[in-house]
Amino acid sequence: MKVLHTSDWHLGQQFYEHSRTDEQQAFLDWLVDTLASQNIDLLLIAGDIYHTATPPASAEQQLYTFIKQAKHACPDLHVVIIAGNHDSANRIETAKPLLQLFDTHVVGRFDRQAPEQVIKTIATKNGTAHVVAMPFLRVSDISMTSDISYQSAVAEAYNQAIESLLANPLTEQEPLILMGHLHAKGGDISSDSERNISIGGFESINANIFSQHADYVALGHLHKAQTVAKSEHIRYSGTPLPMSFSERNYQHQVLVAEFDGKQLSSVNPLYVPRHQNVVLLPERGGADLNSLCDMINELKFDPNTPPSYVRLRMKSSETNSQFRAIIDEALKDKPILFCGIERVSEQAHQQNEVFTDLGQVEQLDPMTLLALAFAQQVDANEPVPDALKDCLAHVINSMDEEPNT
Ligand SMILES: [Mn+2]
Repeated sequence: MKVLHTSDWHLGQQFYEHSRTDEQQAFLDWLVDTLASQNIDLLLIAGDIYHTATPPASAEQQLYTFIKQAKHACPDLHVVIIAGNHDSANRIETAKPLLQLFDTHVVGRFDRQAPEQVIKTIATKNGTAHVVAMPFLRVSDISMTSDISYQSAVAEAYNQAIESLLANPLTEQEPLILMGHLHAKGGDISSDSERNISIGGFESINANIFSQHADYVALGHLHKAQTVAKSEHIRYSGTPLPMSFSERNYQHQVLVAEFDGKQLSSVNPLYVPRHQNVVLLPERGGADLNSLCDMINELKFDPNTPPSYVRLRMKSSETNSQFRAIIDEALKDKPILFCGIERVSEQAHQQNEVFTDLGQVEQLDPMTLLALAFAQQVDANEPVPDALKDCLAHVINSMDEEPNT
């Protein structure tokens, strides 16, 4: 059985106010071709289909058209979609009755009174898979109280769902696949050297909540593909499109997981072709106005490719107050989607690339992060003021006073 795992499409998202509809469509067209050429049996979309809870009608139409085309190209394909934190749990379920006709299952919400609702038993032509299609868990969906942490309540939700599934023992031939839209991390949660970083207001979740019974865990939420807790079978596929300039040199991908009966035999990335170039000028540090204009004029454009996203980094020492008009003149009549100008201080530029992935951030202590942020955004020549340090220390101490489970 072949499973394709993807997530974080963010349909309807604009990139610096530029519509991405064509770019998103190019990805969806590529995906339809890929599903067919790879003989995929099951497509898993692990949340953040849309960028907002109220996506534009064109984005919803894009999803439904994709499903129609995918089923046309691969009549035996099955699809499971879960809601992410960007999606509306209710809205994403509205088309559920119709999507079922296309072997497409959508799960927007987890109901702890009915945990079996997230279980999808998918009979493909190459075997049956049991999918725990757990959507993003909001505090209101789970049994979180002042005594029970978000982490424990999420673990309880997965337990409930897996127990209801295992009430009928699975055969040796049928893989158990978990889905989730959350920030998972490896290692032991009690390790005090690693602060529990909260992203989007929700603490990260230890990978040990995923049952030992899981043959594959298909995750969404983090934008770069990665394994979790050094486990080959617990994966983020990452987003298929660049979501920021920091992802410009990263190869976006989807994952193909192959099963031999219940056994996961391989997981391989398939790289998504870059439809539109993402260009940062200069690549490192900042440049003065004249150099920026030269760099813009030296850009080469292929007349057959769509316009490039271009963001400029200008030295903060540049004093020409007419810079905007001069840059606009340099950009004129070029196939460029302009994404703004960043002012870069000379001292800070060596540190621009510090955070290439989340793991590195987690290893830094908050005071070091404050010093880096201060140097980059406020003043690279002055130390962080004591008042600011005290303020952060106060916040950190008050966090430590809260009961920690
Ligand atoms: Mn997300």
